[in-house]
Amino acid sequence: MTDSLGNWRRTHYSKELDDTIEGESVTLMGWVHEIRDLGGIIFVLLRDRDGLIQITAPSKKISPELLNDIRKLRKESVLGVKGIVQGSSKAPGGVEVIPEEIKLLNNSEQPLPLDPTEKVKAEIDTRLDSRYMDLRKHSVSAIFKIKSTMLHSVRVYLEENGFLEINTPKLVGSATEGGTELFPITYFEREAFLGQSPQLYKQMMMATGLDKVFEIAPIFRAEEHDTLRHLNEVISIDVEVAFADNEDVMSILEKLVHNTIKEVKKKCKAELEDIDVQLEVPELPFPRLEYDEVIDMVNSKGVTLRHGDDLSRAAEKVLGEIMDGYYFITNWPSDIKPFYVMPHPEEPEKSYAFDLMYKDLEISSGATRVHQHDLLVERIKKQGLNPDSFQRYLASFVYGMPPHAGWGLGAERFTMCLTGMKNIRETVLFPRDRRRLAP
Ligand code: AMO
Repeated sequence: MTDSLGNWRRTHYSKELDDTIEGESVTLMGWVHEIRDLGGIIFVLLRDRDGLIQITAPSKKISPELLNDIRKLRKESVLGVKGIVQGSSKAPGGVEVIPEEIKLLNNSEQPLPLDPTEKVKAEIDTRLDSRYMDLRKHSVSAIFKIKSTMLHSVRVYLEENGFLEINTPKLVGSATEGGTELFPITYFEREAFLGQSPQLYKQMMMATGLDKVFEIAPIFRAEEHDTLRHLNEVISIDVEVAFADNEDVMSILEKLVHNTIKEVKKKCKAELEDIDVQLEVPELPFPRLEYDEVIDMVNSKGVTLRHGDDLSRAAEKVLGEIMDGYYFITNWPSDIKPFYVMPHPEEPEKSYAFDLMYKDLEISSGATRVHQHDLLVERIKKQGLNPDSFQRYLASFVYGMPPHAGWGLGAERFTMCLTGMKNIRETVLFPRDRRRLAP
C-alpha cells in the first residue's frame, strides 16, 4: 500500500538544510538512496535533485509504528518525510532530520536494473537502457545541468548581441551537407528527408533584412560509423550574419565559447565538482592555423596527410597532442567543403571555410558563403549536385542577397569539452546511434 501525496509539498531541497534552521519542521521529498538498520537506530539517506540528507530514526525518540514503517522501506522507493532539523557533526552536510511522519509515495521493485549509489559500476549500454535510473546519479545529472546552462548562456549571449532566434523545418526536400548522410522518409506520395542542417534556411534569412539569426535545434545525419564523437541526431547551434565575413563570425564564435565557459564555471560549481572537472577559461583570440600549416604539422609527426585530404582520425589525434585547447583551422581546400562555401577570388582552390577545434575534436565549422547566384550554381554542379533541387533556395540569391557568413556549433561536442566526457553518448539523454533507437 502506498500513500497519496495529498496536501504534502516539499518545503526544502536537501542543500537548503543547514544549522540556521535547526529545530524547524520541514517536508522533504525524494528517493531512498540507502538504508542502514542498526536495531536501536535506523539511518535513511534521502536523495533529491540537489544532494543527500540523512533521516535519523532513533527508537527512543519515535513511535514503534513509524520505526516499523521506516524499517520496511526499500531502496529507490519514493518517500515524503516530515520531521525536525537537527545539527549533527556525523551527518553529510552537518544536519539530519528526525522524522515525525513519512509517506511512502511509491515502491521500487528489487533488484534494481543498476545501482544509483555508484558502488556497482555499469557499462554505458546498461546505463542507457535504464537512463531514468542512471540520471539519479548526481555525476550523470551534472552533465545535463551543465548542458542546460551552456544552452541558456549561448541564447542570452546571442540575444544580447542582436540575434533573432528562428525555427526552420526539419522535414526537407534536399541535401545540404552532401548526399550520403541523409535519412530518407516517406512524405505522403514523395520522398523527403530529415534535415541535416538549417544551412539553406538560415542563408535564405539573409535575404530578408533580419541580418543576424540563430537556431538551436536537432540535425539528423545518417552517419554509419560507430564512433565516440558521432551520433545520428544531435543539437546544432547555428548562426548566420549578413554583411559579414569569416573573420567576423569567427570572432563571434570564439567570444561566445569564451563567455559560455565563464558562465558554466560560475554557475555550475557543484556540478563541475560532481564530475571532477576543473574548467579553464581560454584566452582570446583563439590561435588560427592555416590548413597548409596543419598538413605540415601532421606530416612532421609521421602521420601521412596529403594536400586536399580531410583530417583523418590519426591526423586529428596528433594535432590534438600539439594544440592543447581551442584553435581554428582556416583556408580549407574548396573541394572538400560544401558548395555554399566561398572560394578565394584569386586562388579558388582555397576557401574561406574554417573549423573550430578543441584538442583533437572538431566542434564547429563555418565560412563566408557564396552570395552570387551564378557562382553558387557553378559550385553546386561542380560538387555533382543538381541545381534544380535547389531552385527555391537559389531564387533568394537573385533579388538582392547580401554577402554573409555563419557557422554551426555541435551542442553535444561542446558539452564534451565542458565536461571532459570522452563518449558523446554521455552528453545526450537518449542518444541515437546505428544500434540504438530506444529508449
Ligand atoms: P558540419 O557538418 O561540420 O557543418 O556540422 C557542424 C557541427 O555539428 C556537429 N556535428 C555532429 N556532432 C556529432 N555527431 C554528428 N554526426 C555530427 N554532425 C555534425 C559538429 C560539427 O562541427 N552547415 C554547416 C555549418 C555552417 O557552415 O554553418 C554544417 O552543418 O560539432
